[in-house]
Amino acid sequence: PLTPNVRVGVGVVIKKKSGKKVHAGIRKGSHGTGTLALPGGHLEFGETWETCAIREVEEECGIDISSCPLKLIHVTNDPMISENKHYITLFMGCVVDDDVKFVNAEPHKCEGWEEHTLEELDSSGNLFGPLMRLIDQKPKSFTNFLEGGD
Ligand code: 8DG
Ligand code: MG
Ligand code: MG
Repeated sequence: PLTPNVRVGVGVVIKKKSGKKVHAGIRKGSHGTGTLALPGGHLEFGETWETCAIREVEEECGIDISSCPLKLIHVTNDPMISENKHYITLFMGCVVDDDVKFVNAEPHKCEGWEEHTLEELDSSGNLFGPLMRLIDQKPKSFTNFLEGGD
């Protein structure tokens, strides 16, 4: 369209119970190719934020997080003007059991899921826009979530 709409993206911050690392993967085949991003995607019409997070994580990581409490961690404004896109991203946090195994369920869209410390993300220099803003802004709600607090 001549005037594209601002859309809503959901990024899911998934960490294991006993750890502080975030699961992320290198994007492929779409905008942001080669950058490190969280599992996530578009909020569909009529969908709740939680349902979107559960659906995207199932599609992309092969994991059912429907029994894990999800909480809103942060919101960023993400214009991607050179790609003619603009998103508002909702970051939903989710804690999974230590033995959960991630699958690269959409290998045409992602190089594979790996765990990253906050320090690694901070020094990556290669983050997908929304994740870059989350890491730059580093809200307390995010660092507390990683530390296992509220
Ligand atoms: P979908 O069409 O199945 O809903 O999405 P997808 O196939 O998973 O596409 P995607 O490119 O992973 O996600 C769609 C858009 O969501 C992406 O173009 C930008 C937006 N988005 C954000 N923030 C985030 C994020 O943190 N991670 C991911 N993966 N996408 C995000 O705005
Ligand atoms: Mg998806
Ligand atoms: Mg996606």
